[in-house]
Amino acid sequence: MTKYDASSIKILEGLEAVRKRPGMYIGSTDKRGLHHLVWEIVDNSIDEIINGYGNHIKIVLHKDGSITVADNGRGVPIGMHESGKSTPEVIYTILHAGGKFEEGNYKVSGGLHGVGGSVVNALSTKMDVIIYREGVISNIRFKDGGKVDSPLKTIGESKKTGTVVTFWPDYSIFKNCNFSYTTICERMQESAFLIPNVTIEVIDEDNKREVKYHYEEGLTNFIEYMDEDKNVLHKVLNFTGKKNDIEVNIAMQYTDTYNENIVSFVNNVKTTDGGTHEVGFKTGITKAFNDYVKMNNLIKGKDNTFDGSDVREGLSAVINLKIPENLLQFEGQTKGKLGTPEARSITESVTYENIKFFLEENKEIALNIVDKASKSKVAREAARKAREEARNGKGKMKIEKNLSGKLAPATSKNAKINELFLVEGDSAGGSAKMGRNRKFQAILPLRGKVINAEKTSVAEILKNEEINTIIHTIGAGIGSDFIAEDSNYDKVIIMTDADVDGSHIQILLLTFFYRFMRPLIEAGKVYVAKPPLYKIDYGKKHFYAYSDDERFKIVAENSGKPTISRNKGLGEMNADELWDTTMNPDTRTLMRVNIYDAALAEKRVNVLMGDKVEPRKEWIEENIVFTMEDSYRVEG
Ligand code: 1YM
Repeated sequence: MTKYDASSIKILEGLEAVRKRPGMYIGSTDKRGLHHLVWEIVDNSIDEIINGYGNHIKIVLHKDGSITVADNGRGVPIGMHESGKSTPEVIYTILHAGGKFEEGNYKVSGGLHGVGGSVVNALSTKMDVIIYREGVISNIRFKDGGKVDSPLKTIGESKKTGTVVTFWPDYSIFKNCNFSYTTICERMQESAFLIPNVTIEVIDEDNKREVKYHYEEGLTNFIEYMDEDKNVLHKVLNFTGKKNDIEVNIAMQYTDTYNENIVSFVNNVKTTDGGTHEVGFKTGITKAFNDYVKMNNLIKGKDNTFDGSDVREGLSAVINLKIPENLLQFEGQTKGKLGTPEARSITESVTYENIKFFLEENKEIALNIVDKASKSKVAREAARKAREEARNGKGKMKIEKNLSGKLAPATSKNAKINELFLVEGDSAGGSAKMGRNRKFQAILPLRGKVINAEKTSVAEILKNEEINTIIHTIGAGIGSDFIAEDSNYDKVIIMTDADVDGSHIQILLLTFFYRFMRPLIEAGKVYVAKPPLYKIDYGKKHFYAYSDDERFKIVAENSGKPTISRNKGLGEMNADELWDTTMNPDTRTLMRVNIYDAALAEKRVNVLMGDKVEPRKEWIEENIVFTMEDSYRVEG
């Protein structure tokens, strides 16, 4: 009796710990953390399916903010655990109740290794588990962060098998968050690509929409999806290999674009920061192409080898490795980088052999890709020259020479604090120059529209004056030569009007940074300034509102009749106003641009900025909710 009490106290302490420090278990309590709960439950279904049981997952977003995940696997075991509790009670109330994976099984869940059920329970106000197994339907219910509300009991009979988990996230922990249908769909589609023949359904009850993902050809379908809006140079190449219990599966395809798009997974978990498998893949391709051009005497001259980046221009690739538990090693802060050394050599040799064979068998395609890589090599050399020109021997900038007097530089040369404002138009540029703190703020006015980097090669990009000025001002190179640490600025801030033209310039600049200075975004140095939308005057007192919500709030909190004017453009604010509302570090709002998910961003930039009009129209119609004239919201 005392023993039982003692252990149940420990359990409560365990789940209490999760509620005290949710971040430790799910990363954060924002939208990301909220979705983490779903991934934890879904990962259990995916584990079950990749181990050979079941083929169907269904996710339902309910109107009351709860969510249901169901699968048709074996069902969570319903027997008694040695502790005297039912197995489901143990699984959902004891932290780190792992050990469900027998040897030889691959496990999928990246973070919590299939033990997430209890964490989800701890962070929910209610959880309801229904299990179909051994001819019966069993049910257990929890409340208030993991307390048993109703212990496991049989509620019916059924020949079906499977598990259905519904949980109500504790929205006092996940403040101002809600589930995003788009985010869930995107992740589930990715899982469906990785597990051929599984069916994953997502249903949004509130908005009456639903989708079903089912792919029979796995990674081949993944690449087809990635490249659906691009012109491709050949059919998807899909190959596999196995050595020492490590299985490699890779699908790849060259397109006529200028960017590389490589996504990698280990045991179906995305390795956001790459690792040994990606390194092996890249080395394998470079070697295969360099051997091929050497054998066929295709590039003449002294420097007749390609750099890795040359042979990856326009390449889309998905890498998925299956690695048994005992060989798994992850590195980096977020554990998103594969460390397993064996993964490198096997991926390299499988890639090398298969690409070598492909090139030998497909001469015309091979020559096409080689031609593309050669052009990249030329452009790369031109880019390097441009970069070298941008600095003198000691690595200091000689900005003046290249800037035709447009830049108003900061007086300090401290790259750790300096800010560069890219400002739309000369008149706003003028106000910004007057209003700024010249010590650390530099202003670069941009004239007219920026070139669309999605539709342009490096060589052409370098001919564009506007872009050239930006490259020289930032002074850290471009493309594969770009080194974020060399940036002359700690913050590069895009400052445009809050209207359609302003948004367009913003997107064009972001596309440019995404394509040609991606490390600058990754280093968190790219920002978008947020000028106010409205000026609200009560006689002598005035306010600025940065959103419609804020406008309503200000009006509600003040008495009297306000004069509300919509801010037409940055150019119409005087220098002081611009400083107060948009530039002063103490009062301004900046949005930091980040790359949550490179592959997704890539796809979006491609869809939104690429050649084809239809996919862009579709995406905009599906994803942008127009609320007012020209303020918009993007989901996910
Ligand atoms: C909607 C969530 O959790 N499905 C699920 C979980 C398990 C099993 C099957 C399962 C696993 C095993 C044996 C095994 C889990 N089992 C456990 C534990 N869907 C969902 N489907 N029988 C059934 O791995 O040996 C934890 S999760 F620990 F009991 F084995």
